[in-house]
Amino acid sequence: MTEEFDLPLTSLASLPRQEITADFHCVAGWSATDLRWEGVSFGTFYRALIEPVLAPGTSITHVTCRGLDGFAATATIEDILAEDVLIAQNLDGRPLGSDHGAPVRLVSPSQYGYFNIKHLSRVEVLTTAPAITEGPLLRSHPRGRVWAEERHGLISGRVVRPFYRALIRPIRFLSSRGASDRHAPGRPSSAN
Ligand SMILES: Nc1nc2c(c(=O)[nH]1)N[C@H]1C(S)=C(S)[C@@H](COP(=O)(O)O)O[C@H]1N2
Ligand SMILES: [Mo]
Repeated sequence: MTEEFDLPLTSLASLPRQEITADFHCVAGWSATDLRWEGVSFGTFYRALIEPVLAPGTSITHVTCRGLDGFAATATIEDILAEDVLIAQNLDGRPLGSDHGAPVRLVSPSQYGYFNIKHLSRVEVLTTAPAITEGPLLRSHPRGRVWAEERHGLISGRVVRPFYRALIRPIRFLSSRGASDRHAPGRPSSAN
């Protein structure tokens, strides 16, 4: 029952712009503060370009966003239609660089980093929850809401926090990701 269609990047240009300033939290414990993102609200995009092509009566429960590198995350429809979810094109007044998700990325600051899909290339709408593919140890939380500290699919956030904390240094060492600029994982800020 899947039908695919292409949405050129330029289709975003006809939609109203939105700007948000928010902190960004990776589930593994680093945060970047006060990031100013500009782009199109995901809800606006969804209502303008996706909803109209759904068969009447289709009830969407989840949305999978996929990056050009294959990285993907599935959010509940409620979470992804939240006011603060953006298809971002600019960060702090400049077009996104390749480190941070050019040409467009999903930004959902109320959810941990793994929902914030960089190099967004595909949006899939689902009518049921997706099957769980991760084993119990690596299972990420299906909602990943920062305020509820939903870090892990099965284990409470408070319990996994020290393990993630211990990984920050090795991850920072192994990751060249933006280590030299102000949006870097290494930038000290509020631990969460
Ligand atoms: N396409 C893609 N998006 C991704 C990832 C990835 O590996 N590939 N990693 C996620 C994770 S775990 C985090 S914490 C953030 C990191 O964003 P940054 O590289 O802009 O700091 O991107 C998220 N989006
Ligand atoms: Mo992350």
